[in-house]
Amino acid sequence: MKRCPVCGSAVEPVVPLGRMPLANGFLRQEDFPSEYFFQLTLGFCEGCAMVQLVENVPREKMFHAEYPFFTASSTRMAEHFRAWAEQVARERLSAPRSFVVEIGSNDGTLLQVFATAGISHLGVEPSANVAAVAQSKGVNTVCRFFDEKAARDIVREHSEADAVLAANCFCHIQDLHTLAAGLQVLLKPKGVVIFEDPYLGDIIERVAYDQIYDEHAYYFSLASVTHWLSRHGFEIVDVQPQATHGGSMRYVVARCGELNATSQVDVQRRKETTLGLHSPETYRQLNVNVRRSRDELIELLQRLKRHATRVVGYAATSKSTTVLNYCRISTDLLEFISDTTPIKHGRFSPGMHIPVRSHKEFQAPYPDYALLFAWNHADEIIEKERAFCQAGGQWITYVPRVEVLDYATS
Ligand code: DWN
Ligand code: ZN
Repeated sequence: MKRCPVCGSAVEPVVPLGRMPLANGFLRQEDFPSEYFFQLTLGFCEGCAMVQLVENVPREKMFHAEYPFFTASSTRMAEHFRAWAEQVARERLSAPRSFVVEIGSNDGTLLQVFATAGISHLGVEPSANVAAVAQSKGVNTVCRFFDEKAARDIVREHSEADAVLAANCFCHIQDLHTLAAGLQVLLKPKGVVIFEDPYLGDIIERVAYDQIYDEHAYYFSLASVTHWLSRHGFEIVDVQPQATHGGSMRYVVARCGELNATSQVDVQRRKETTLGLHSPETYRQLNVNVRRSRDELIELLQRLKRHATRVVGYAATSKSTTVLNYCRISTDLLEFISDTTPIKHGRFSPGMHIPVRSHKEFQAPYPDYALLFAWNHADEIIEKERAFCQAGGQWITYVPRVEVLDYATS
């Protein structure tokens, strides 16, 4: 039985997704025999409402010098980060010689805005290849995991930070206590930590079970984040829902008593009570909904196969690994997966070993159906792939429900 790292209570396994490979473990054929697997199970802690993985994968297996995800792969996400950086610079970095730190800075997409504006900044990124891309863009980046020791080193070598930012990062850090201790060390008095991650309420509401994978150790809500950070002398002073990644939450955090909280914090707390995020029953129902989603997707793909239609996957996302392995979808149902990331080309999807090919192969010739694994970027993708629909192609999605999207005439 797992004990919750936040409060020490027993963690109840609620959504078992089976034997699973690394979500970003895109591999070569010669590496099939040594592929790494673990049991992917979502757990719920009634003591502090923290939703979390029951079994964690060692972090070095996930974040390393061949990490295949680059933030800049979505132009809409790059726009989202530009707007956020400009807002932070305007509202939080007015003092001369302000210093901003981003934890999990990936390829520097967010920090580049500060770099271009001449604002003192530092990214902390453990995956050497993506950190190198950031450095090549002129973004100051240190390649290491963030913890209390890293925070002390940054303060010694640079200074305390006015703002510490993190996007889709904190939910990846298994040791939340060293993370919070590091934030205490790093932050200036009256400084803010602002972070955003996929929001638990949206994952449940949209049955987005593919957000559950090795890298996402936690599935945050305001309630669980409050439990965690209050143990370290922090409070949440604002919450701002975001549309990114199918529904995210941005949390603004300060040391207790330093800043006034907005009314949105109470509004969100009440919403979470209505959503039932504190109740084990909510997670048991989620499990029922996840199974139904799986059965409907398999049924649809099998029906399409009987009609001899060509179906390919669109975007070899981390999320696709959960869906493909949980639904046991192999090359008999999905010909290949098209993706824009060169490092994934010529490799095979983790676990089910579906070939990953370049976007060129998606177009030549177009398939009948494309299973949209990057449903979180649907607007961006459907707009740029209008020719696919004009050629008679159709999109399949499974979030928030399994369906063939009706864009054929647009
Ligand atoms: O938290 C995480 C999020 C932020 O990013 C990480 N753990 C890993 C990653 O998750 P993901 O792989 O599910 O992210 P995305 O942004 O949903 O998908 C990115 C993948 O999709 C890349 O391989 C590129 C591909 N893609 C594509 O082929 N065509 C993306 C777009 C927008 C496209 O048009
Ligand atoms: Zn707990």
